[in-house]
Amino acid sequence: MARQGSGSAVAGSLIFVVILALLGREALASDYKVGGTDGTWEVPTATNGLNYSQWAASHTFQTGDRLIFRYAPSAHAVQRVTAQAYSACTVTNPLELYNQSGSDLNLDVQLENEEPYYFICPFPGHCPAGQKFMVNVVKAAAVGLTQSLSTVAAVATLGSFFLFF
Ligand SMILES: *[C@@H]1O[C@H](CO)[C@@H](O)[C@H](O)[C@H]1NC(C)=O
Ligand SMILES: *[C@@H]1O[C@H](CO)[C@@H](O)[C@H](O)[C@H]1NC(C)=O
Ligand SMILES: [Cu+2]
Repeated sequence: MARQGSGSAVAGSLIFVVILALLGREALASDYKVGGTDGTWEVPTATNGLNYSQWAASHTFQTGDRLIFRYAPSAHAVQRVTAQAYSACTVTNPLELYNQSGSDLNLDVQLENEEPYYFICPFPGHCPAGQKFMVNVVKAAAVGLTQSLSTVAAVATLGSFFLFF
């Protein structure tokens, strides 16, 4: 009887740990609207006050985070390019071209790897006018794992409490 009780307590605890670990992972990834307001992706002007470089420099981006761009596909697009292409605003050979057709104005780009990502708008004149930014993506902190390890410790303590009684 006591064995059975502690068995199901352990099983329940394991499920709890798994759920916590998943929650930890969820909580870690963040969505960032480019430019810091509503994700508007357009040419910076004195009027709209956009400054993508300044915005990007004010955040730490981690693997798993997402960038959200909002723009009309007829007016703008998003390219991921090399560092050289970024500096020179070269649009001819992107690493990736994200372009959506139709009326979908939202583009989500997941930052998957621990490396710099350089983004530009390939429409003529837009990149030179400042519609560009780079993010240096760092590895997501292992909070989920730490959290579940401390939960395992707590559960073990709780488990021995039940065994004792
Ligand atoms: C992106 O697609 C739209 C049509 O959906 C087109 O008008 C635009 O020129 C494309 N931009 C690039 C850079 O390919
Ligand atoms: C953005 O701000 C930086 C200073 O933080 C400045 O050097 C740069 O010229 C600005 N870019 C635009 C497009 O206004
Ligand atoms: Cu543009």
